[in-house]
Amino acid sequence: MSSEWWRDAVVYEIYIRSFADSDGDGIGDLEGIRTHLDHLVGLGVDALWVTPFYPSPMADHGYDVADYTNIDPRFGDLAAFDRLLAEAHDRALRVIVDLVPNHTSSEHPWFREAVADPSSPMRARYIFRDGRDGGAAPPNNWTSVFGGPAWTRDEASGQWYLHLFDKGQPDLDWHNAEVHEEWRSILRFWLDRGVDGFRIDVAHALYKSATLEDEKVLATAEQAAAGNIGRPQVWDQPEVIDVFRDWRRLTDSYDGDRMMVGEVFLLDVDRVKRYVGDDRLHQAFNFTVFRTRWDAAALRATLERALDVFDPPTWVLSNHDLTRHVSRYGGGELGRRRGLAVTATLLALPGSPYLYQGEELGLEESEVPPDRRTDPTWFRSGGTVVGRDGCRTPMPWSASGAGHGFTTGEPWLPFGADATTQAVDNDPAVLQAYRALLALRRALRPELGTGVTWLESAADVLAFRREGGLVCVLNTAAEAVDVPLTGELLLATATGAAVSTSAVTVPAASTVWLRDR
Ligand code: TEU
Repeated sequence: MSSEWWRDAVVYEIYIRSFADSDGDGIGDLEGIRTHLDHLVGLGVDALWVTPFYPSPMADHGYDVADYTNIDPRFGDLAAFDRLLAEAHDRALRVIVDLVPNHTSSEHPWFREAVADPSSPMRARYIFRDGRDGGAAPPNNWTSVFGGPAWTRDEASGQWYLHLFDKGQPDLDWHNAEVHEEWRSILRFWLDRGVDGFRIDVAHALYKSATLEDEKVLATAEQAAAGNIGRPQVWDQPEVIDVFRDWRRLTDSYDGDRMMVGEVFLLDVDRVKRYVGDDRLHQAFNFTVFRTRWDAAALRATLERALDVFDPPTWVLSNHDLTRHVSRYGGGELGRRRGLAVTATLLALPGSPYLYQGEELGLEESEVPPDRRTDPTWFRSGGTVVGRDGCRTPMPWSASGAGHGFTTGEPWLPFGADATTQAVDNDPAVLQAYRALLALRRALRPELGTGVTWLESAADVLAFRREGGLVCVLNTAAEAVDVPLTGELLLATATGAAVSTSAVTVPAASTVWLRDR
C-alpha cells in the first residue's frame, strides 16, 4: 500500500555541483552528498531531490544530458549513486532524481547521429525544419528561454533545429513514439535501481504545437527568464498530460510508493492543476509564493488559492533557478527575518514544502563577478539578464578555510559574502530555527489533518488554524502587533512573542505557532 509520503513530505533540493565536493575538483559530487546526509537528518527533512548528475558537457550544468542512465565522472559513478541511495534509505530519507525529458544534450548519441546522417531515424527524434527566406532564417519567431532565437542552423544539412533553452539542448520531438519508448526504459532503469521519485524538468513543454506557428506575443529576455508568460503556441499542449498518465501507470506498477513532481513553470495555477491527479503526476511545483511580495493580504490570497487548487500544494520559496528569497525579502537580517517568518507559515500548512540547499542557513543571493558567471542565461541574453549563478554558489559548511568545508580545491563558483557568518559550523540562528520548526512540524504532523480555517485579522496579519489545534500567525508589519488569539505558545521566529489570556503579541516580521486546545 502506498503511504503517500509525498503528500506532506519536506523535500530538500540538492544542487549537486554546489553541495559538497569529496575529491577536491571544486565541484560537488555524489560522495559529498553521502557524507553529509546527517546534516539532512539533523535538519529534519523527509527526502532529498538531487539535480542532474548524468554525463553532460555542462552547457547548462547538467540539464543537458548526454546519457540518461549513467553518472558523469565529475559526480562519481553508479556505485557511488547506489551507496548514496542505500545510506539515505538507512536514514529513512527518500531520494528523488531529476529527469530532463524535454531535450537532450547536443552531445547525446541520438543527436550526434541525427546530425551526422539526416536519413537516420534519430533525426525524427528531434525537431529539424527548413528555414524561411530560402533557409537563411529560422522556421518561426520562437525565442529561447535563455534569450536569442530558439533555433540553430545545422550547417551540414541547412536545416534548423529547435532548442527552447541553450543550443546545446536540442528539444526532443514527443510526437515520435520512439521517444516515448526510450523514456519508459529510462524511468524503469531508475525505478529498478530503487529511487523513490522523479522531479520532471520543464514538464509542460514536452509537446510543442505541431504546426510550429509563430508566437503572437514575444517574451522579453526578462519575462522568459521569469517564466511569466503563457506561450500557448509553444508549450502546455493538451497531449502532454497523456505522457504523465503513461508514466503514472509505470510508477504505480512498482511498490506504490514512487512519486513524480513536475516542474510546470506556468503562471496560471489552473493550467498547472491539469498535470496533477491520481492518474498523472503526484505533484507539481507551486511557484506562486515565489511570485508574491512581502504583504500579509497578498500572501493570504496566494496561500488560499494554492490550497483551493492543489490537494495538497507544494510550497516553493527558492530553488536553483530563482533569486534566493532572503534577498527577495530585502536581504541581510531583515531578509532572513522575513524569510523565516514565511517559511514558518508554509511549514504550518498542509502540503509538501520544498527547501533549497542553503536556505536553512539564511543565505542571500551572491554577487558573482561577470568574469565568473557561467549561466547560459547570462551569455545568451548578452548580459541583459544576470543569470542564476547567484543562487548556486557553494554551501559553506565551515566558517573557516578558503574552501569553507565545501572543497579542498578551487570552487567552481566563488562563495557568497555570507559564507563565514552563515556557515553550518557557525550554527546560525536561521539553522537553529529551521531545525526547531521541522522537528515541531514532524511531532504535530499526525494530528494536524488537512483542513485549514482562516482567521480574520488585522491588515498586516495572516492567521489560520489547523484541525489539530495548531494556530499560525504571521505579522508582516514593521512593529509588534497584539492579535486577539491565545493558546500555548509553541514557537516564534523572533524574540518578544508573548501570550496573555486574551491575545498573543507577534513581533514585527515574524510568525508564531500556538496550540489552542
Ligand atoms: O528550468 C525551466 C525553466 O523554465 C527555468 O529555466 C526558468 O524559466 C528560469 O530558469 C527561471 O529563472 C529547468 C531547470 O530548473 C533549469 O535549471 C534548466 O536551465 C532548464 O529547465 C532547462 O533544462
